[in-house]
Amino acid sequence: MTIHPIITIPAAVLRKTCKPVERVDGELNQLIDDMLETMYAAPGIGLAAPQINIPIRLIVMDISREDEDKQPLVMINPKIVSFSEARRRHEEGCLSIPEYYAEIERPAGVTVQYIDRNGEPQELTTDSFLATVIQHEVDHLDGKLFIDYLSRLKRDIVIRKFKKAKRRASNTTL
Ligand code: K2U
Ligand code: ZN
Repeated sequence: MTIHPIITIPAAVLRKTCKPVERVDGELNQLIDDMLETMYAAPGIGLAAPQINIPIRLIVMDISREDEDKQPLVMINPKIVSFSEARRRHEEGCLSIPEYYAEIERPAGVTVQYIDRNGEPQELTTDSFLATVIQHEVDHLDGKLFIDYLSRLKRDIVIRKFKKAKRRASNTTL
């Protein structure tokens, strides 16, 4: 299995609308295993394919605690078909925006339809923290980042900080 580098802002791939997965085959399942390994190594509780520079509609998640057995969840071509009226605020982070966290308000519950890694259609309804993670990951497939829910001023400050850090890193001579 392969641990892929995680793309950080302001990379263009994070702003693309990802293409649907056409075929669930051995190659896709290898990518799924690589994404899960990459997510666990980060460490993270979710990862979307564009975050490893592959703009297809594929996300992996695992919100199990360290002292629990792993519970990986793989969603191919996920579509959120309903949102609860109730909303909830939660602290979010993103592996593509390292070391930045903010409280974001989202619908507390979702119903999502997707294809599983065996190619079977599935439907999942949840109003736990998983609903927040699913929305965060599905946003990635549409080029949306959690900082887009902040005020324009806050979002621009975060993006400017990362652009400056990338310029400094590219000017550093080894
Ligand atoms: O998309 C990502 O970068 C994965 C996020 C998942 C996440 C979604 C919603 C709320 C929190 C995290 C990463 O796992 S960021 C690392 C992390 C892990 C646990 C809690 C907060 C941040
Ligand atoms: Zn993210």
